[in-house]
This record gives sequence, structure tokens and C-alpha cells, in this order.
Amino acid sequence: MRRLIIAAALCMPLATLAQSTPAEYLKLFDSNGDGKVSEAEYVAYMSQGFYRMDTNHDGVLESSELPGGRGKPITLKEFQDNLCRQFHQLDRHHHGYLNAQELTAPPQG
Ligand SMILES: [Ca+2]
Ligand SMILES: [Ca+2]
Repeated sequence: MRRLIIAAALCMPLATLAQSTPAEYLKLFDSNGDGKVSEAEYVAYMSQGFYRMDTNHDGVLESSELPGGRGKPITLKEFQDNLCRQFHQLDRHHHGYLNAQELTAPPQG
């Protein structure tokens, strides 16, 4: 649970939500332009936050690289596993893709 909170804190791209429409937001993720977001696209986009914070590029966010300089180290694999779980939570219709509405829906507990 704690790890999910950390992952959420790392998801800086969400901040762009405030100044763009759901359709514009979806385009940030939709690298193949088919109008929907696959799991791979979701993970690739959200992983940018990890890469930005991994200042020594070793594939692990150490405590010193985490917000506030504290917390449990997290590997890229753990981070992306969390993103996959988030993707499936957002994919309400379970068709393997997110539309703009699903992508921008508030997370369910
Ligand atoms: Ca796509
Ligand atoms: Ca690192």
C-alpha cells in the first residue's frame, strides 16, 4: 500500500491534467495514435517520472532520489508493476485499453 502511495507521488504527468481536456491528455499517452491507451503506452508514459527522478540512472529510486529524500527504495520493475495494476484498475470495461474517460477517472479504492 505504501508503495502505491509513493508511485502515485511519482506520477507527475498527472499534474498536466488540470490544464488539458481528457482528449488532449490521452494524446500524451497514445504514441501510436489509435485513440486509446494500451497497457504498454500507459507504462511507457508514466515511467518517464521514474526516469526523471532516477538521477544516477541505475534503475532504482534510492531514498535520496524519492520525494523528500526518504522512503523505501523502489526498482523500475516494481514501479512498472504498480503501473500495470493501476492500468487494470482504470480499465473499468476490461477491454485492455483506456479511453479518455477511463484515463482521467479518479482512482477507485
Ligand atoms: Ca494507442
Ligand atoms: Ca537511482
